[in-house]
Amino acid sequence: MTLTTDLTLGRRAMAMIEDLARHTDEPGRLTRLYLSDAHRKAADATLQLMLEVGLNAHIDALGSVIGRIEGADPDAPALLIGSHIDSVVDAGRYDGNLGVVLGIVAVEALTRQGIKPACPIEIVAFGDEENVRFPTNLSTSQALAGRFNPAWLDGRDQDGIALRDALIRFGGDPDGAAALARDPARYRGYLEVHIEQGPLLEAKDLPVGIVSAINGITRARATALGEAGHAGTVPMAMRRDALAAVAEMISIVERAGSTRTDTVATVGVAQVQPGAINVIPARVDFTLDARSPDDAVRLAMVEDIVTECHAAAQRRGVAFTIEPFMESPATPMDKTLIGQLEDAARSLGIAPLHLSSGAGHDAVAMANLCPSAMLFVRCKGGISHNPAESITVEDADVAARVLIEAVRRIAA
Ligand code: HGY
Ligand code: MN
Ligand code: MN
Repeated sequence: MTLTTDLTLGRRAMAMIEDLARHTDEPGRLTRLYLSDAHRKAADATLQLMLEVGLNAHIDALGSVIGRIEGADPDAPALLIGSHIDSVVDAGRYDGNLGVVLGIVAVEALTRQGIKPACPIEIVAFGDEENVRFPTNLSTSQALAGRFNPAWLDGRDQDGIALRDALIRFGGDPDGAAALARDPARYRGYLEVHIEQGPLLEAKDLPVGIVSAINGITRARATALGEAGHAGTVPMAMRRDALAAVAEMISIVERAGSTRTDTVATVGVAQVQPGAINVIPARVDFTLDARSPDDAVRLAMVEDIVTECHAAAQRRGVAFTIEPFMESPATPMDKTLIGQLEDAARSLGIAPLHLSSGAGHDAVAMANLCPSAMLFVRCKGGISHNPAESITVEDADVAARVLIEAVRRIAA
């Protein structure tokens, strides 16, 4: 079901999405990692968009772009609206970016209608939601929630560059992170509009849905250390083949993630050394991403994976280490904000469907600062983290109008 209007808001949002999609670190595909040149260009472009619609905007010490418009009551606690502009590798253009541009479109629409929101509104474009480049956990949004971990500054990317140095090169300030913490009393809530990245809304023929809770995530880096050898001469029984060991470990991960319908576990990265066709692999560095809506289930699943991987390594005479670097708790969304999103959807004739989020979001961090809620937007085939990610201009328009209706209710 899509509600047709003149689609002005949807078209404006899609145009901004196209504008931002130009900024990539890899010509021919969209890759925009935290603090990269493309992130800097996208942050500058987002700053311009915010300034154009009359937001008082700046880029903060960690690279987040923040725009503020005062409300009728400047002392009233502000409403935050935002998402992220960093991406995964070979990404789609809507993940994160859509929530930022819809916040900007909503403020522009209110301003054009001469409507001064009852409370101040801040639009935020976070820069480190994907946590693909550095071993961090929602660092730029956690900073606003007063939970920035200084150890993140010493995390290194795969080229060995420390976050601290990348931040200075970006034009940020590693020493300015702590000062970004917001006073919870100054914020009434955080709203994030995001593509669903799943198939439910399409299956239900709904343009938008309301997030009930966000699944918890454990992420870890692991290493299997065997022994390089001649692929032609070392008998199979005498090998300490790191890649053969990791192949068994990947099956362990897949089996553990499959034990329940609501858990997932993924090995997304595996780097083999020395990586020659006739050399028995000596070392494999790989990653684990394990998720569940229930924290106890997630932690038990990770424990099983670790135990079984150690046993497999032992059998094969391979050394094995695994280090979790992210523990993100399952996060329920705020009931009051959910109700206001429901009322906003209903006011536009949309039946409000609740759905949980398998993907992580900055809303997990922002829930540490203030009540937080999310509106999901239907995406084609539920495809995401893939250049085929897409939404329709009609759904973008509906999402903008639901957001505006929700802002009017929450700001009042
Ligand atoms: O991985 C996630 O869930 C999100 O896309 N960062
Ligand atoms: Mn993502
Ligand atoms: Mn995202």
